[in-house]
Amino acid sequence: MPILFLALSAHRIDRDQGTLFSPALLVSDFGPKITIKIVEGLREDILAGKLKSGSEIKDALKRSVLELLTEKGDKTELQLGFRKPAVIMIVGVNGGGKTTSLGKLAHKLKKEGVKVLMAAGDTFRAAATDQLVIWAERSGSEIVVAEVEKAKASSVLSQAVKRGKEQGFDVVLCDTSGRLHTNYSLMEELIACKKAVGKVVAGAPNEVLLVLDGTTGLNMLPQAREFNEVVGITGLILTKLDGSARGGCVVSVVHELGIPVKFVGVGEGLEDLQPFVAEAFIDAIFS
Ligand SMILES: Nc1nc2c(ncn2[C@@H]2O[C@H](COP(=O)(O)OP(=O)(O)O)[C@@H](O)[C@H]2O)c(=O)[nH]1
Ligand SMILES: [Mg+2]
Repeated sequence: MPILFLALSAHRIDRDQGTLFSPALLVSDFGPKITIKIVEGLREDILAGKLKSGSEIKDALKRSVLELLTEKGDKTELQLGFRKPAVIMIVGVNGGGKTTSLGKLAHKLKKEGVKVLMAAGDTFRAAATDQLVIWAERSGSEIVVAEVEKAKASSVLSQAVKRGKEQGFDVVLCDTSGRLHTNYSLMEELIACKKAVGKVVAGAPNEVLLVLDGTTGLNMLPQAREFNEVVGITGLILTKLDGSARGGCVVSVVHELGIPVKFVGVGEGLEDLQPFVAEAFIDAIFS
């Protein structure tokens, strides 16, 4: 389907030398701004006759998207530093997949021999803690939960990092609350969480991973901007790619904010978190 669209686009140029538009990229949720940028880049080659067939155009398109993704987003590995424990905060809006991704990440790290401690930092809803406790059991991880009702998230995280330090854990994975990102108090809470863990281990958190729901489309960009301004995002987890969503809009996020995608979520099971591989992601978009 996308190839057909692109062939049509190229044909339009031949005919009227007019604007080249690419519904294929728009269909994949890239959004108009990045689509224009990519297509403008290819326009000259198409007009000069260097790219003729649909498949040549498709390959060139894939190369430009790859360039956008790798230019600023090539640090796809977790950067955990040398101090123990390394602290990873998982942030994002409600329902995006924070808790699930945290559980899957714990499983993945444990398989690599990493000693993982979870921190139930979503103290807003009791059910959030219960959900993380189940993931702790599934992944065989230890977990720190709030001792009192409505405890401050920052104090739970601080407690967890202290325990992590005392008991020789390698990584503390911190869940956080995800009420609307436009909610001022959530952002305040995240700032407090970040400060709290930094007080226990200098340089923590090592990673602040923003979970983006692959089905959100263009809303990803304002979400990412806002979280990044407030807490400084170091990496992205793009979830729910097992459905029909292709998550193309994340290219705009990587390009505009210079933040790499580190993992993709492809389901609700333990094994359903994969390292981000730009080439595979692009192949899926243009398949
Ligand atoms: N299909 C699918 N569902 C996911 C994925 N990640 C999370 N979910 C589901 O999305 C819903 C919200 O996830 P949750 O981790 O509770 O989101 P949170 O509010 O950000 O912590 C749950 O039903 C998860 O099972 C994914 O990669 N694929
Ligand atoms: Mg949650």
